[in-house]
Amino acid sequence: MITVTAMKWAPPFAAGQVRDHRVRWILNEVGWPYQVRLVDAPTMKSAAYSRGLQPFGQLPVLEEEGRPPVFESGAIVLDVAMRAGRCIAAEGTPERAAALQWVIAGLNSVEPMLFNVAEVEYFMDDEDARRARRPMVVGLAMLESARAGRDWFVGDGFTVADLMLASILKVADRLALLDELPALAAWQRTILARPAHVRAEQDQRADIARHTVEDMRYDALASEART
Ligand SMILES: N[C@@H](CCC(=O)N[C@@H](CS)C(=O)NCC(=O)O)C(=O)O
Repeated sequence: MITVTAMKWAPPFAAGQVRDHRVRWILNEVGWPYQVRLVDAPTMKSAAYSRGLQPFGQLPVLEEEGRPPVFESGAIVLDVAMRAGRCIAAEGTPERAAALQWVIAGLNSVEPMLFNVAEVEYFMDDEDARRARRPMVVGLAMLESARAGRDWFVGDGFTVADLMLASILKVADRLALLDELPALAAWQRTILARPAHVRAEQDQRADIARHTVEDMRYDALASEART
């Protein structure tokens, strides 16, 4: 049985966006059953967790009997898709290379910049810093032109490229950065309406809703830091 590590609780702005939703999503797409292991902060930050599961004390992690655990949401999505032979073209094809390219571009070039913008928007009052978000909006416009009006980023069907980019752009949507890019926003809505994603997000939200901030036991982390 596959086990996906997910957070017991997250603040409302993060519900539906915690990265385990990507793992739940690809598993739903390929139809592999899984169970979820909900963890709190002290568990995630424990030496046992970082030694055995995720060296940075984060999630998601995919555990499966008979295999070493896999961390990094992108690695897990790709590993599942390749092993299942679903949502990605065959090895050695140009479409496989293009899908890898878009997944890595999303994780390496788009997501970090979006998080920088989010930091500015949520935590900085400085007007100059806020204006610095402008190049990012242009970056997203390039993403839109790369899709060139097609339904999918790669080939003629849904792939991990669409999954990863639509997932990453959830932050852009939240920051209203897609308001000026209605075609990209409409594409994202279509991708996120896939039943496999809807179920993944609903399940994550339900797990979070069953818990409160107290369940994360951040206080235990704080007292450990003091000792
Ligand atoms: N690059 C990693 C990022 C993992 C990550 O930042 N996970 C967040 C949840 S979305 C986390 O574990 N945050 C808790 C923490 O850092 O303490 C991935 O894609 O899996």
